[in-house]
Amino acid sequence: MGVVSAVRRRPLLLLAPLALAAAFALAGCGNDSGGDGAAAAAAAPVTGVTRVAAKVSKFTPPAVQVPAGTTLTWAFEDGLVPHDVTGDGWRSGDPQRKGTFAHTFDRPGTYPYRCTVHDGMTGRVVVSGA
Ligand SMILES: [Cu+2]
Repeated sequence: MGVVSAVRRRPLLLLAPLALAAAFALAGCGNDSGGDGAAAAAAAPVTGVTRVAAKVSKFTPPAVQVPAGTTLTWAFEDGLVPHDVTGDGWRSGDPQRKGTFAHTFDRPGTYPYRCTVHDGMTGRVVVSGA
C-alpha cells in the first residue's frame, strides 16, 4: 500500500515545477500577439478611456478603469472576424463584425469579460466608486 501511494504522489511532485516554469515562460514573453487571457487579466487598467476596440482578435485596451455610472462602448473593428463581449450577466449578443456595443456600469467592482469566439480574447473593466 505504501508503494502505491508513493507512486501516485510522484507525478504531482514532478509536475509542480513544470507548471511554475511554464507560468514564468508565459509571463516573460513580451511580444505575444496580445490575445493572451493571462496578460489581459494582469494588465494595469487604463483610466480616462470609455471606448474599447475589438481588433486583431484582442481588446484594446484590455483593461480599463472607470467611475461608477460610466457607459463603455466596444467597437467591432476586425473586418471579417466577428467578436462579442460576454461578461457575467451582461453581453453584446451574437458575434458581430462591425458596429458597437455599449454597457453602463453602475456598481463598483471588477468585471472580467471575454469573446466567446476566441479563446484567450479577454478584457476587464474595473469600476471605482463614483
Ligand atoms: Cu473574438
